[in-house]
Amino acid sequence: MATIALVVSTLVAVIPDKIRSLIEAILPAPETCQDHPKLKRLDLKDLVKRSEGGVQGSSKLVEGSSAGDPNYDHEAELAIDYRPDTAWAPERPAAGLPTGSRGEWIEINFSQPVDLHLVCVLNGYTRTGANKEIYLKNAKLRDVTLTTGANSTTTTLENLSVDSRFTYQEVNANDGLTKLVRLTIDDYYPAEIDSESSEDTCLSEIEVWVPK
Ligand SMILES: [Ca+2]
Repeated sequence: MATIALVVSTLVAVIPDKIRSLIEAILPAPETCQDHPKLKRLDLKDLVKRSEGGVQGSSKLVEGSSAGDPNYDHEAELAIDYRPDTAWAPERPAAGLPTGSRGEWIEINFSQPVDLHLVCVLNGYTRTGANKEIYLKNAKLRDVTLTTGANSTTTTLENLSVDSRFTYQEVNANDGLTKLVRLTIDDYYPAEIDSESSEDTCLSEIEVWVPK
C-alpha cells in the first residue's frame, strides 16, 4: 500500500496543476497529526468548560503541597489545555510497589457522540528553553491502548529525542461515533536522566480530530 501511495504521489508531482488537483480531490485525504485537510481538532478545553465533555485521569501526581500550580499539580485537564509545558501525570507508585504507571489512564467523555477519526498526543513533559531537560527527567508513554466504547486498539509510540519532542504522534483508533476516548498506559519509556521525577510518566497533550 505504501508503494502504491509513493508511485501515485510521484506521478502527481510531475503532472500539470489542474490534473493534479483533480487527482488529489479523489484520493483519500491524509489523516495524520501533521496533515489533515478534511479534519478539525475538537476544542476539548471548551467542551469541558461548557460541560459538554469531561476529562479525568485514573490518578494525578501532586508534587509537594502546591495544589493548583500546573508545575506541581498534574491533573488530567493539563493534557487538553493546548500548552506543551503542562502535563498530566499519574501519581507516583508507593514505596515498595513496582515502578511505573502501567494501567493508569486518561479519559475524555462527551455528552454527545463524536465522529472520531484521529487521536494525537504530545508525549512526555515538553518544556522549552532551559527547562527542556525536564523532558529527559520524566518518563514517557510507550505502549498505549486507546478505548472507544467497545473497541480498543494498541499503539507503540516513538521515543522522540529531546529535539523532536514537540512532534505530535498518532494513536491508532477505530473511526466512528463514540462518547468515550480512553488512553491507557501499558508500558512507558523510563526517564533518561535520573532525578526525583524519574518515575513520573507524563502526557503533555491529547487531541481528538473529527471531520470538518
Ligand atoms: Ca498541556
